[in-house]
Amino acid sequence: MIESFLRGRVTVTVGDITQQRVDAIVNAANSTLLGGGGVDGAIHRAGGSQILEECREIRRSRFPEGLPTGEAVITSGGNLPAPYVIHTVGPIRGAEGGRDVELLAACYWNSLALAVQHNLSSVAFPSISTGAYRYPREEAAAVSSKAIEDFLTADNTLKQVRLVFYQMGDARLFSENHKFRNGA
Ligand code: AR6
Repeated sequence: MIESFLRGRVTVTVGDITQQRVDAIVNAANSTLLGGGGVDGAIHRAGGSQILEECREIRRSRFPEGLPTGEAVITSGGNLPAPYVIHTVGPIRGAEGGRDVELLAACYWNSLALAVQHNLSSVAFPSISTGAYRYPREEAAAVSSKAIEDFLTADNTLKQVRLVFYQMGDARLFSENHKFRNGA
């Protein structure tokens, strides 16, 4: 763990999202929910076919046209250490008609709300939209930290939100650009 915020309820680490031992890991998915590259590919590879089967069922029964950007759904974690995966669709930078900030914040907020609805107490996030979807890391740090702080201020059931960066340099950029009000 590199640093923590909000009296330890938020921690920052460097690692692989698929290896996190938490109640749910969040997937930076696309609206098809049928897999892709980056985090999405890694989660489906490590978690196995159970996750894809549940995603297909969610598409069929609830989102035949795809999961809208900013929303979140939950499946089991298949073979992953985490029992659940929360799939959310981040904004594609510059392609959302000026709603990038609002939609990235919604990803974090809606993922956390879904975790609470399922009585989960720990959630690990990758840095949504900062890979293939090209959201600048500095701006994503500000938006994600604000959304997480707003959510945790209103909720007292979630015990741990872990922010998992793939590389040390990415974690450092987060540290320099977050908006958490209180450290430790
Ligand atoms: N663990 C933690 N972080 C990771 C890992 C990992 N195993 N792999 C990559 N990252 P991306 P997006 C970081 O592209 O931008 C997919 O094809 C990476 O450095 O996974 O939301 C989907 O199907 C980056 O900072 O997600 C969609 O089509 C961050 O995770 C599209 O990409 C997110 O990168 C979604 O794009």
